[in-house]
Amino acid sequence: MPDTAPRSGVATHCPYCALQCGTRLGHDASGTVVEPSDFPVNDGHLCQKGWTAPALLGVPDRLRRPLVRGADGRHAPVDWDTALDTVAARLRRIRDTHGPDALAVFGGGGLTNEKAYLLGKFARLALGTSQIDYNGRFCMSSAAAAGNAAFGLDRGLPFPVADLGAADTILLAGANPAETMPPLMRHLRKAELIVIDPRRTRTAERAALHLQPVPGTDLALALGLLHIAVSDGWCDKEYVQERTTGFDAAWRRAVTWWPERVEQVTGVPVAEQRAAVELLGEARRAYVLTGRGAEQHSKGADTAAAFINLALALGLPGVAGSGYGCLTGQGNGQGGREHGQKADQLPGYRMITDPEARAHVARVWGTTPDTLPGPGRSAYELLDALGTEGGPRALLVFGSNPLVSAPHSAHVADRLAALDLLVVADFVPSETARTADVVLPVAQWAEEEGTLTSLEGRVLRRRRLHPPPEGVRTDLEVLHGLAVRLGEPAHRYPTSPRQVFDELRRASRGGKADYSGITYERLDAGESLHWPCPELPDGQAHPGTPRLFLDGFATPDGRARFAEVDHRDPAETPDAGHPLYATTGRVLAHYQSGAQTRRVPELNDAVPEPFVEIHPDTAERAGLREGDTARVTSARGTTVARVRLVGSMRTDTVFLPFHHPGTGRANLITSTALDPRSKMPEFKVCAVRIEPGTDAS
Ligand SMILES: Nc1nc2c(c(=O)[nH]1)N[C@H]1C(S)=C(S)[C@@H](COP(=O)(O)OP(=O)(O)OC[C@H]3O[C@@H](n4cnc5c(=O)[nH]c(N)nc54)[C@H](O)[C@@H]3O)O[C@H]1N2
Ligand SMILES: Nc1nc2c(c(=O)[nH]1)N[C@H]1C(S)=C(S)[C@@H](COP(=O)(O)OP(=O)(O)OC[C@H]3O[C@@H](n4cnc5c(=O)[nH]c(N)nc54)[C@H](O)[C@@H]3O)O[C@H]1N2
Ligand code: SF4
Ligand SMILES: [Mo]
Repeated sequence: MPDTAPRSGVATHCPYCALQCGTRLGHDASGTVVEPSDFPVNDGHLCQKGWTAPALLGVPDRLRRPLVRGADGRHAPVDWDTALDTVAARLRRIRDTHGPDALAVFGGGGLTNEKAYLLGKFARLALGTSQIDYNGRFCMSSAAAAGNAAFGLDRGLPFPVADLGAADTILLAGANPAETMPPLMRHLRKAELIVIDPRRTRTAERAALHLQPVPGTDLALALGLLHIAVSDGWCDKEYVQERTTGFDAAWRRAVTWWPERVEQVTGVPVAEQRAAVELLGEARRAYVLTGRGAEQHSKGADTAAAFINLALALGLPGVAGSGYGCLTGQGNGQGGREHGQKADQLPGYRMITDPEARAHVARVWGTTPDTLPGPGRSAYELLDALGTEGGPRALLVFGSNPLVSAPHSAHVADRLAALDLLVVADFVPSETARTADVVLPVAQWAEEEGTLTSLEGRVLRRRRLHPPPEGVRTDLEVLHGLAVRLGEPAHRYPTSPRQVFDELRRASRGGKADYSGITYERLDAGESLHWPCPELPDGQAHPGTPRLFLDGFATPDGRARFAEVDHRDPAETPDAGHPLYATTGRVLAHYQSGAQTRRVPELNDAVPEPFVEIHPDTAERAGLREGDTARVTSARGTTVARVRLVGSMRTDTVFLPFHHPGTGRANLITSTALDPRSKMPEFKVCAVRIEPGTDAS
């Protein structure tokens, strides 16, 4: 605890990741101060990002005035009316000439539920476009596709985080929570950890067993683990019989993945495969959890499905004290995928193609179902189509920095540059904001109210400590201002978060993610509410659903479904010109595109520049030493990074974090191959060569 602990202040949550650690935020003589609360996921702890979050509120280059790019190509400050009038007039002009689908929206999993909901409504009604998607497509979409197919419902963790504390064994496939969610590690202390990661991460160092596969081979590994589980007698036959369907078809695939074949493809020794299954099989309580390492592949949905198959064979999901889960990433990564900013969804986790869903939402919105557009392009497909024949000509970005975080970022830069109009709402001049025609300065976490839904499906209140700086508006006010200028009735776009939430409750009523029984009053009274939480007709309060599936899965027959999946290679494998695998991911000090954390001095000092982790032997062959600058080149381009020699790396693999801009962007090299089911890009594997040099071109 700091000795500057705030005596007054507000109970709220960290601005960053999906763990949504509880904090108290206040003012003292030194400025804004934060301390962890005893919220169950973090129980008095925060990571370095959480502790330094107050610095975000005072970053020197905070956006305070709307900016419009003039004829001279420079941003000039303007008043709000001028900015919003300009945007609305240009949107109208583009729509009149090219039709409503020439207008597009790109949202974010960091937006509150209220913002995500209003953004989806704004796109469909005020713009009339089908072209809306969000950065969660790059994050949660593979696990979501697999979870929906297997369980009939996608809630990252269908159980509270704290349940993990009683587990005997936990398998982490492609997750590094010691850096990406440090306080989560406290819940993993009792369990024997099995970590699947091509790198020996801080999480892997704490594991009982570390399986270190070739990047992009998790699907083969998961099939192999299922093979061993069944052939060595660890399969829970009674559970499979009573609670699942589809085992035979799944097994027909797994049966050919005998351990020696799996070793050949993945590099994971047979003995380690067996040891992993034994640790899981012998446990009384066990969990299988996936992270982006397993999911961000052109076969990410099938890979997540293969880990679900393993969990089902062991009889884990829907049983108290055990289960399968996906570690959702962004602050509102869960709620952000439920309320309509995804191309194929309407609020309440409804499908936009479902006539009943359309009728319900149209009623709440005061319109007719035929006015609602159909599904649009997925995130990368949307970015790829910008400024092309038949593609969108205007883009509004709320809560993402795709110039740094989207795959093949040089191409994304070209597409953004081809637009007639790029508008970015942000509180800092992110790399994407710097290229925009209009920049709208908005409020941030501690300056506004709202709700977020954490990785355990718990709906949380974000509370305001102080008002935003003068000249800054909230995202809800921006959407309102634009909507009325586009001819929408003002009442359709409330600016009060509570009012928006009340409408969201009605829109979600009866949907899979039913929030209708959740109110600000209940949350403010301290109730812990996990969705679904329907409003009950008799006026009684529904207690929420911390644990899903205990009485059956959300499928029509109540049974979980095994998936018939098989292994395939990544879209790109090494060849003579590009002999190494490159994979990408995160470090503790930075968050995502780094737009926020690169502005916090303590965090930026910890990792001030891009780097590439490489095995000493591989580096030597390439003529590289510790601290050298290296060019890392794929078929799409070159990125420049500082060499870090890491003896535990695989000799065939290099690793780059994606938090830095400019010539050090990891996404200059990443692949645009998409998963056919989820449309997730293959961020986690491409083929590269590495050589000395400082030139990125
Ligand atoms: N510090 C920090 N924390 C964060 C974030 C952040 O940017 N910084 N972002 C938040 C968000 S949005 C997300 S989505 C989560 C992500 O959280 P994680 O999923 O834990 O993060 P990553 O580092 O992307 O990927 C995890 C691991 O996958 C490994 N990996 C790479 N390729 C493969 C592969 O082919 N197979 C397997 N099995 N593993 C592979 C990487 O080596 C890496 O250690 O973190 C959240 N928390
Ligand atoms: N190579 C590689 N690339 C990746 C990944 C990877 O593992 N490897 N991971 C992918 C994943 S999982 C994710 S989630 C994405 C994330 O990547 P991005 O979508 O770029 O996420 P952020 O960097 O968090 O960008 C959020 C931006 O919105 C602003 N912002 C934050 N809150 C708000 C708000 O409430 N309103 C508005 N208007 N703006 C706000 C922030 O200041 C910041 O500029 O990156 C993906 N890209
Ligand atoms: S783990 Fe996530 S929510 Fe918790 S303090 Fe760190 S960044 Fe914030
Ligand atoms: Mo993410």
